[in-house]
Amino acid sequence: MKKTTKLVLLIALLLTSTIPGKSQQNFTSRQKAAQCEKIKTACRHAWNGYKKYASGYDALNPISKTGHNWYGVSFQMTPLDAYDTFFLLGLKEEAKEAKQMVVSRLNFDVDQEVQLFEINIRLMGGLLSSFELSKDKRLLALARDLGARLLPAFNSATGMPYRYVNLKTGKTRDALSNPAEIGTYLLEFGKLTQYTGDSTYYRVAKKAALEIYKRRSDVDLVGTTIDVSTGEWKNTESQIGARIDSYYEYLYKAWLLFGDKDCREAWEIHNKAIKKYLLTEVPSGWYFTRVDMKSGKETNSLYGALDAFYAGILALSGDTVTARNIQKGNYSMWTTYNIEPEEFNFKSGVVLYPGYPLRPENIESCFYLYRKTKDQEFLRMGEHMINDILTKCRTDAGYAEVKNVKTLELSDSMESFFLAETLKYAYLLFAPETAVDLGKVVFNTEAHPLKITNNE
Ligand code: DMJ
Repeated sequence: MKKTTKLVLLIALLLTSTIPGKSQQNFTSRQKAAQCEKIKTACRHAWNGYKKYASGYDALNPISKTGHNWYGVSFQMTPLDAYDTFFLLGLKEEAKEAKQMVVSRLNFDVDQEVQLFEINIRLMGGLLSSFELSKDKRLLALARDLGARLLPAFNSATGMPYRYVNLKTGKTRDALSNPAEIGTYLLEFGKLTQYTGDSTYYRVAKKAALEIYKRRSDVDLVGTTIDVSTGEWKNTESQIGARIDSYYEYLYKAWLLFGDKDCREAWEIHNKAIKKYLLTEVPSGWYFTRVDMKSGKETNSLYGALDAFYAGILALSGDTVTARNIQKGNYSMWTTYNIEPEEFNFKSGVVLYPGYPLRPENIESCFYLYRKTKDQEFLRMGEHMINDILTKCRTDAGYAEVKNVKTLELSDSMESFFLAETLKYAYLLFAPETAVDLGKVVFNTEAHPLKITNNE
């Protein structure tokens, strides 16, 4: 090859590698609006399936076209979780229908044991945000009633709540709990204190969270299982995913929502330790590994769909550098099979739990990162993930969980957090910022927006 030809080729190569390709172009307002429309259509599809086949039940079975309840009675989980999504997306008819189902059917005066954590994040969070958005006092009345029925759960020797409580009798069960199920009440119970004037709610929620904090190790980490009647750790593995995740999330968000300095301090101390002992760099991105809470030594290089939320909370707290690198790992976890597994080993690549139950965390982190950096990369990631979900999980009646991300076999369930969180964050990623002002609301862990009314 002649020297000049070589030079021309080299220049052409350099130019093509620096000019952004079509996929690298910025999203126009029209493209963003089209993404929002796509999500609205998906919401309508999921809601129509629920109404047609599962109305009255907690959740839809989108393959068998039936419904199921969590307990002996229905707590209207799907309409209550979905209401504020419909409200924010401007789906007025759907919002009206969902609210009507809640106010006409929801009743907590039942002899039924419930799991405190799930009832709080989905129902209490849903009732409080629905009340704040709609101003319908019937929703606040339901929240107050539920709050009073949940309080007996905190009557343990340590003040950390039992996992289950009977809504009628107040009988509690199961002392073997974990930081997430102990420390995820600050936002909802703080709001209850604001609306009822009863300081008990925030007091018990804060005591429970700080009882965990008090029992952190010398290297400022917490474990996965603790006995609430003795305060003794039963599993000392420290990680940021299932059974711990929202404990950290609520420490930071209690600062955002209520200006609570004790919670901010606890968050900062934990976050520093998490970054020191758990953060691990591998070529596909940064991940949080699992370590022993006392020694900080690695126990298992497991990561999964739930862990992906931490990039979002870091972005929200202003650490976009770490958040960006973790999101690189999150996206790699997604794109390996073009739907993320529940758990895999980020060092060996081996998938340990291959299901995908329609979780939001990866898209949630894109949303916070995009809001904080305005980097189009996060829109592109979000678009890819949303397309995968809307095509691979779609059934005639709604959207179904994936049983195995390698085979794409589906399983017969559509969790209420799909409408509460996954589709909400997907929409907000592309919607104008005015749809939700992050200076004015804080999302609870089920993506229910709560208004900041008392910040410093
Ligand atoms: C939701 O119920 C909440 O986000 C919770 O904190 C974790 N699990 C699901 C979503 O994956």
